[in-house]
Amino acid sequence: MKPDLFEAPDYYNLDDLLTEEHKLIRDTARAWVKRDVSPIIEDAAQKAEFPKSIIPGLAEIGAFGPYIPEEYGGAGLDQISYGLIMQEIERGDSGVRSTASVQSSLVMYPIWKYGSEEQRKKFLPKLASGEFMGSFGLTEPDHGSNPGGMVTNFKDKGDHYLLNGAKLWISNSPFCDVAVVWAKNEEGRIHGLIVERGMEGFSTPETHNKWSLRASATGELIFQDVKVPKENLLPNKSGLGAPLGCLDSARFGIAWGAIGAAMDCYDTALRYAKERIQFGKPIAAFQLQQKKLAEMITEITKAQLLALRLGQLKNEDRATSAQISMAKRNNVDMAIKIAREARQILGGMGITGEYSIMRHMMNLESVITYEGTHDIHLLITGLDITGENAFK
Ligand code: TGC
Ligand code: FAD
Repeated sequence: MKPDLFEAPDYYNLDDLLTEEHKLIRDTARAWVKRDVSPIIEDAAQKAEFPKSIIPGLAEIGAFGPYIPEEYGGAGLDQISYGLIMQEIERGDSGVRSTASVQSSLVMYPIWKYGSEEQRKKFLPKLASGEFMGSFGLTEPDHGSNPGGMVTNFKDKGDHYLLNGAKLWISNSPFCDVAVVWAKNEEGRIHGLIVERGMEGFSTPETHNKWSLRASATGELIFQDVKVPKENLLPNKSGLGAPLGCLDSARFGIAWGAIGAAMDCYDTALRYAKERIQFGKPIAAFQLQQKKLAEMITEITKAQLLALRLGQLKNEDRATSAQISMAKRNNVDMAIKIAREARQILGGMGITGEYSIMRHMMNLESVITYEGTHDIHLLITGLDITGENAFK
């Protein structure tokens, strides 16, 4: 892969709206990605391996639980800092951002928000340091967009719960130490359970042959009569709203992360267009290429503004789920379109691993599907503005 020469676009001087702390956090994450992710990520993606060597670095830049209070090992940062960290990581690779999103918003967040004090103290510091890695089991083979239909279930056996079922498409599952698993009790009410590696009947087979998110490990969570200690049930929230609340936090991070992938594609294409000579001129001098690049920077700037305003609302605890859906949907769609256009600017070189664009493009095919598909987020906006539910 070519050396990482990334320079971040900031067409509307949005840095002026960030604090010195935001910029320091962002620049630290950016430097880490350049130093520790860019040199290895193409190889990891080609080999379809999650590069475990970067786990300590992710913990050091505060990517595991950026907004989790420091007393539990988190970084105690605000939501804009969290967004900026996700942006920088996804600038490197969406799969690496996935690992950080799952750890922070889908594993640490529910333990922090819905867990007991004992659970917080037992799990959060180890998750923040990367000593423990987590996964989040909501999706099932027959229940993706409609998680409320899940069939994974647990029965009260007196001194423990007995868990049965299966989850599919689970990021980090093949190497996770703990999994936050959503399952129905005997009354059909959804609860979160912390399942730990080593519990008998719990297995995590890997899903192979992905053309997307190749540097992220994806797999199943299978439960065959798993005895889960009663103290591993998350006591403070139940119902579908509990896992959906975690998704709000992860979707917010993705709205920022997608900007990172788009910025990398734009920056790469702009540099290439200025250097590549055809018909005696840099291709950047042709109107058709300028149209692509001008539209890209316009869309990136709009997405940056959307994410920043959402971050302000989230800091004030005023961001609605529907607002988060709009930003996730818009920004991922923006990024995937930019990746496709940027790849064309590179011509044949765009399909090689010499450049990051094709990897981003393929990664974004997962990002536009997970955490609620493009369609589902549109329907969430539709419901919000009309009051009419078009899901069912
Ligand atoms: P519905 O009846 O609308 O809602 C059930 C209850 O949940 C509440 N609620 C929410 N609460 C918090 N945050 C949200 N975003 C919420 N949305 C709804 C709602 O108020 C209600 O509460 P209550 O108290 O009245 O019971 O539920 P529904 O069954 O009609 O479904 C709605 C729908 C389709 C929007 C929802 O199911 C959905 O979002 N589906 C998409 C599924 C999804 O996003 N799955 C993601 C799996 S995790 C993942 O992809 C990780 S990838 C990670 C990575 O690698 O980065
Ligand atoms: P389906 O729900 O079957 O949807 C198929 C198509 O139908 C989509 O186009 C969808 O938009 C459309 N559709 C569905 N319902 C409607 C409707 N009501 N109206 C109109 N159109 C509709 N899940 C986890 O729990 N944890 C994870 O860590 C995780 N990581 C993932 C990692 C990867 C790489 C991938 C690909 C997925 C991951 N997922 C994870 C699962 C992800 O959240 C689901 O794939 C996603 O929610 C969609 O579910 P599905 O794939 O079953 O598609």
